[in-house]
Formats: sequence, structure tokens, C-alpha cells
Amino acid sequence: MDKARHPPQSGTTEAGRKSDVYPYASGGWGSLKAVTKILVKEKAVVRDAAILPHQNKPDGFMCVSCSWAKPAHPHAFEFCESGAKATAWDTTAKRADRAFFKQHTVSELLEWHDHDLEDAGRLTEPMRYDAARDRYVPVSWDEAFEAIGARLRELDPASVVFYTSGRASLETSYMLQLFARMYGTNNLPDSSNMCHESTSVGLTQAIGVGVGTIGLDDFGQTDLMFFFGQNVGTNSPRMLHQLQDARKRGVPIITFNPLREPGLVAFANPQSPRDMLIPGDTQISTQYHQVRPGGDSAALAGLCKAVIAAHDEALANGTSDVLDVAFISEHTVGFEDFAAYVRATPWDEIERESGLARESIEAAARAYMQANAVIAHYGMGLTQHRLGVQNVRMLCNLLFLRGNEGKPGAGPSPVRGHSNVQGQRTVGITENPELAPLDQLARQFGFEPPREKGFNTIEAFEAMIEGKVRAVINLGGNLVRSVPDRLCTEPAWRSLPLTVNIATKLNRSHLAHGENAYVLPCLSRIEIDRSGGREQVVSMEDSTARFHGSRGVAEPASPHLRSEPAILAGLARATLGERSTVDWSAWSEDYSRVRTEMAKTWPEMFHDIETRMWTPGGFVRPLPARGRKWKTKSGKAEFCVPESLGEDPDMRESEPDALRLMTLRADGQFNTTLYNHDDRFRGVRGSRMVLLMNRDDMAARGIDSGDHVTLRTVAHDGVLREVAGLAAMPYDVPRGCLAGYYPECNPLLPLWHYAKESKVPGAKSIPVRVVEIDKTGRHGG
Ligand SMILES: Nc1nc2c(c(=O)[nH]1)N[C@H]1C(S)=C(S)[C@@H](COP(=O)(O)OP(=O)(O)OC[C@H]3O[C@@H](n4cnc5c(=O)[nH]c(N)nc54)[C@H](O)[C@@H]3O)O[C@H]1N2
Ligand SMILES: Nc1nc2c(c(=O)[nH]1)N[C@H]1C(S)=C(S)[C@@H](COP(=O)(O)OP(=O)(O)OC[C@H]3O[C@@H](n4cnc5c(=O)[nH]c(N)nc54)[C@H](O)[C@@H]3O)O[C@H]1N2
Ligand SMILES: [Mo]
Repeated sequence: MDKARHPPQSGTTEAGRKSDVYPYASGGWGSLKAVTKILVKEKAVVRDAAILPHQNKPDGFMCVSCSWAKPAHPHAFEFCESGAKATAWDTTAKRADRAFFKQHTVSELLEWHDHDLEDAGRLTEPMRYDAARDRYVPVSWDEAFEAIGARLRELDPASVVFYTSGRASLETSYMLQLFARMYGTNNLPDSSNMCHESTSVGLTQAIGVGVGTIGLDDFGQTDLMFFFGQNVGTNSPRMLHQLQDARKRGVPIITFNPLREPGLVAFANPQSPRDMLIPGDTQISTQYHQVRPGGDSAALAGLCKAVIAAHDEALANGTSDVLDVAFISEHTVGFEDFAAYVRATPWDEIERESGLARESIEAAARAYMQANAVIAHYGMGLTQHRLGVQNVRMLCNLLFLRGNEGKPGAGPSPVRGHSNVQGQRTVGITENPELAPLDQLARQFGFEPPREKGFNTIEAFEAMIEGKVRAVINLGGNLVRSVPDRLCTEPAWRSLPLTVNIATKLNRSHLAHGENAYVLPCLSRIEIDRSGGREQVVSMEDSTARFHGSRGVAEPASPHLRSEPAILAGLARATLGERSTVDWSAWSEDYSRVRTEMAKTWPEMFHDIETRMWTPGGFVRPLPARGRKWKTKSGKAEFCVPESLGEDPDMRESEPDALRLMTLRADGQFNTTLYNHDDRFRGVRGSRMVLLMNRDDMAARGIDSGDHVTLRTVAHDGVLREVAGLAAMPYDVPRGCLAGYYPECNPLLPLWHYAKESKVPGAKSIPVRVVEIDKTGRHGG
């Protein structure tokens, strides 16, 4: 095997030797270079030069990368480095076809690096695992559907899990949830269970709607923006357009992030030659607070304390109100309890738990008090913690103090991940029967849906380990890589009697297969979908709750591919047979029929979707909180008293040498899809087996730059969790914390280390300890 093509999973790193951080602003020339490089590598240049201009345009296709909003008046090239990479990855000329699978056994492929598996190219035809030959072998679509349907009919529906990664369209997702429920289960976990579920729970409690309430129009009207734990330059780069426009108006941006992210410091727009040529890039963050991982509730308590103290002082002095008293009294409940709590919380506790000085927090509070309309953007830095839901509630508390919800230029802005992850939940992908319109579905389709709660992602794996799950149907995703505790969860996955993966590219979850395993290759959204002999279109929801139509523009990677709706229709027909009142074939030949049903289920949301989905900028779903209507338990916006400011019961003083590990993304990846081994912004090149460490923490342990360390999870459940071969790299992170990459560090994350209420894994606060230092692995030391 060619070494260069298959680098070891735990390689050495140039970064281990160099402590230089990417010296340029996010965007900029480096970004252009990276785009060109991947287009060439994927041999996609000619085709993509024609395809990219259609990305995120009202009559084009919606990017398969992140879910950031699509403006009504897009830039000539409304795509970014990440989006261009994702497009090149899907439209590659490479193929993992029958010749490929004839050549390589599954055991051999299991040794391949994740990057190389997907880099083999697009899957071209349906396959099943043949144990005798240890290979995936071609199978006809009908044979696959029949065999899977027969197996599913034998199984107890409660033992079957239907997982969705966040890319599938609204139409596909609607079909999947209906299929699962007609089959008899609410086991409908999805990627948001590992992502923004803390938002869905927290915002619903606080404002009565589980999604963000700002739109692109708000950027023009805001006076200040916060950024809590979201890495815009890498993970939602198109948003830099709006940030830059706001910065040009003088809007301050205040960032809370343990790591000094080059992508949050300065910005140069690679699509604006003027910005590229002006020396000195535009500053993004006007204040940068390096909060301790998991210290956000404390930082937010400090901000609220400073604001309430300023109000108390104003009252005493007879000067004007600092709080929005009218908003608080008319629209909220719980203010008095919350105010009493923050007044009573001493600054030294806030400083200790947040890792920030009182003066820094007060500086941020002063800026906040000067602004009339404030947006709070946030990401995984808030949601992926034991107290992830509370973090979201605390952010709302801060916004409520000055009426920053339901007015122009203000509100919470959870920046979502996958391109349609928000939309999937909107159309019924949920394990929670209370969130699904079960009565309506029962009436509409004449069946009795299951009423028991299903599994979310964590619960699905807990049940799998206990042997209670017998089959998983995966619509995208790569669960053996993306879920916690790989050393426990992968063996459980491999013992499944049936795994079915609907996917575009080969990944490890297909290879670590169950007894009966199928890989069903689907069209990418970028491709022209001619199901039923006509060009089909689909729809999705972006991070600002706007729905858009999407039309494929590229020729399919193989004539044997089927669309996701067509594959689900085939599976549903074969599994449900006469039991189903739905004409699945008709649906898969005309997706407008699916949209018609969606509009029957949610008339307020989807009426006239057939025309409205082509509205430039999308059409917005009803967001009562935007009009200050609160669909909460109390009928008001709800303040919340935090249960604790100390993040983690597993990370208390009793473990003196424990460190807090955050697992992050690089710009060379989209989740488990690894485009390359670089993290350009952070100055890491050639390997992802890297650990970003505070210099003093390194010195205290005798670790030099480039040494290979072994991390072990601090846990007392008798399970040994270790990752070795991580090259230490000094980085600007607070003492006591570390950063490594997801998914490489997932074996360290215990399955039970998740947010209370939302069960989002605590991927940003894994308690670990350095147990071994290998100086021989260092090059050039
Ligand atoms: N290029 C690219 N784009 C992507 C993805 C990708 O993998 N690659 N993934 C997509 C998906 S599914 C998602 S969910 C989003 C994720 O996008 P983000 O929400 O940006 O997620 P992460 O990169 O995991 O890390 C977020 C940031 O949180 C900071 N952080 C860590 N812990 C804390 C903390 O305790 N407090 C605070 N305040 N900050 C903290 C980290 O330093 C980092 O800058 O991106 C989407 N877009
Ligand atoms: N430690 C740690 N763990 C994490 C995180 C973290 O920050 N730290 N982040 C979490 C988050 S936010 C998320 S969202 C999850 C993501 O976890 P998953 O949903 O499991 O993973 P993805 O990497 O998004 O899925 C990639 C695969 O999807 C398939 N695919 C790509 N495009 C399509 C398509 O159009 N259709 C279909 N059917 N398949 C397609 C390809 O086969 C590809 O290999 O991981 C979570 N895990
Ligand atoms: Mo995500």
C-alpha cells in the first residue's frame, strides 16, 4: 500500500515542532489556495468551475456543508472554503466501485485511515457484505430491499434504530420518520443529539421555541454581538460576510472562547479583492475572553451580576434604568429569584469557575449595557458540556435583562452544524413522542403511531451495549467514529445482526459491520435527481429558520445511484407491505406529493411551500418568540436559576492533576469526513494526532514541544480509556485545559459523560490526565 496515500492514524506532526499559528486572517489568500488545491486533487476543477456559482443561490443547490443562512441577494460566489471543499468531495471523479471492492477485503479496509476510505471516491451501486469472501459484493436494489424488509419484519420494532445525520432534505426526513413510526418505533435519533440538542431543550424552556430567532436582517440592526464557543472561520465561514459588514458599521464583537482562535481574531474576505489588498485585516473580536472550558455559566453569571449591580446603583442614584424593566415585568417570570441568586454569588466564585478576572467580565458588561440590540451567537462550546442546557438558559438570562429577544437586531443565535439538521427536527425526526404530531399523523395516514419514547443517540448506544438493539438503519453519518467511548461502542456496533447504511461515501461504520450489512449508495444533493423520470427538487431549513428549495446541478456519480427518497420508499414498501396506506412509489416519483403531506401535517408552517420554497432568502417558519409570544409552560419568557456554576462533578478538586480536554474540529474536516490532515488556522499541518497545550502545563509535566503523550480519562467506572501518540504543541489556551481533535479523541469520552436533560455528550470537557510522555517520537527535537 502506498504510504503517502495511507498515512498512519497516529503520525508525527510538523506542528509538534512549530509553535507558529496561522499568521493570516480567516478567509484571505490561504483560503483561495485551499479551495484550488482540493478542486485539483479531486480532479473536479472543470466541473466545479461550472457548479460552484450555483451554490446557495435561490435557484441552485443548497450547500452540503454548514447550515448558515442563504441571503436573498447572494454574493456572486456565495460559497466559502468549507463549502467548496464539500462540493469537490461530492463531485470527485474518484469511484469506490465494484472493482474497488473486489480488490480489497473488508478486513483490509478496516486498517485504512478514515481519510483514505472516503477518498476512495463515490459509492456506485448497492452492496451487501459477503462473509465467506470478506468483501462487499454487488446486490440489486430489489434484492437488497427484500432482504432488509424481511429481516425488519422479523425484528421487534423497539429493537430497531433509525439514525439520521443532518444532511437529508425535509422530504427525505419526513418519509423516514413516517416509515419508522408505521413500522412501530420512535427510535429516531439524529446528529443533533450530539450537537444542538441542548439548544432544543434550553431555548424551548426559556422562550418557547427550540431554535434561534434571528434572521439576516437582524445583522443590520444589531449594536453588539457575542460569540460563545463557536468557531466561525472554520465552521460557518459564510457568516463572516455578515460579521464583516457589521464590523464596518462599528458593531463590537465580544468573544468568549478558551482558545485564541485565529479565525475569530481577524478576517479578510477572499471574494473581495479590495479587502485582500488592504494591509491590516479587519478585526473581528473587539474583546476576547479566554474563559475556562465549561466556565461559561459562571462568566454569564458575572455579566448578569454586573448589569444588575449597575441597575441597582442607577436606582439608588436616581439615574435611568439599566434593565429593561418593562420587558421583564410584562414578558418574563423568575427575575426576582435569578437576581437574588446573582446578587448573592460572590465574585471570587465567578472568577474561579470562569477563569476570568472580574474586570474583564465588567468590561464586557459595560459594552453590553451600551448596546440597545444584542445578538448572542453560540456553538458547541456551550452545548457540549454536562451543564450544556444550563449554559443556554444562562445566555437567555443575560439577553432578557435588557429585552434582547423579540426586537430587531437582538436574540439568541445557535449556529447549527449540518445543512439540514434543524429542518429534520422540524419535520418529525425525534425520539420524543411529545415533540412529534402523532395524533395528526394518525389521522392523516390512518395508523396508530407508537406512543413510547424512543432512543436518542446516547440511549441507542447504551441499549446496543446491553444487546437490546438488533438493527440500525443509517441515513448518513459515521456513528462508530462520531459517538463517545469508541472502545465500548464499536464492538457493540459490530455485534448487530443488521446494519443498513445509506451513504455517498465509504466510512468505517460500513466496515465495522453487523452480521448482515448493506451499503445503499445515494445521490448527493448537488446532483440532478431524475427519480420518476423528471427532475426532482427538495427543501431544507437553515440556521435562521428559513426554508429553501434546492435543485441539483451535477450529473450523478453513477447511473445506479438512487435518491434518498427513492431508497426509503423501497425499504418502506418492502418492510410495511400491505400495512401501509402510503403510496411510497408515487411519493418517490414526485416529491411535491411529500410536500403536500408536510403541509397537511403543519399547515401554518408549510402552506404553499411549492412556490414559497423558491423565495430568495427563503421563507421563515413561525417563530412566536420573535413577536414576544411565549409558548413556554408559564406563557412568559423564563429566567432560570443555575443549579451550579462549577461545570463538572467529575472534575472537582479531588483530582489535582486532571486536565479538561476539549475535542474540536479543524478546517480540513467536516465532522468524521477528513479532507486532509491540516488545521490551517491553528498552524497544524500533516497530522491530526496533536494536542494543543498551555506552555506552563507542559513545563510542569516536563513535556517539550513535539513529545508524544498518552492521555487517560479520569473516571472511576473501571474502564480504561486511553489515546496515545498525541504530539504536544504549545498553544494559547488557559492553564488546566487541552484541545485535541474530534473524532481521534473520542475513545476518551465516556458514554455517560453527557449534558443532563439533553444528553449531548460532554465533548468539550473530558477529564483526562497525562500518563506517559514519549520523547523518542519527536522529530528534530
Ligand atoms: N469546516 C467544518 N465546518 C463545520 C463542521 C466541520 O466539522 N468542519 N461541522 C459542522 C457541525 S455538525 C457543527 S455542530 C458545527 C460546529 O461548529 P462549532 O460550534 O464552532 O464547534 P467546534 O469546532 O466543535 O468548537 C467550537 C468552539 O468552542 C470553543 N470551546 C470549547 N469549549 C468551550 C467552552 O467551554 N466555552 C466556550 N465559550 N468555548 C468553548 C472551541 O475553542 C471552539 O472554538 O460546525 C459545522 N460546520
Ligand atoms: N468528541 C466529539 N464528538 C463529536 C463532536 C465533537 O465536537 N466532539 N461533534 C458531534 C456533532 S456536533 C455531530 S453533528 C456528530 C456528527 O456525526 P455523524 O452524523 O455520525 O457524522 P458525519 O461525519 O456528519 O457523517 C459522515 C458520513 O455521512 C455520509 N454522507 C455524506 N453526505 C451524505 C448524503 O448526502 N446522504 C447520505 N445518506 N449520507 C451522506 C458519508 O458516508 C459520510 O461518511 O458528531 C458528534 N461527535
Ligand atoms: Mo453538529
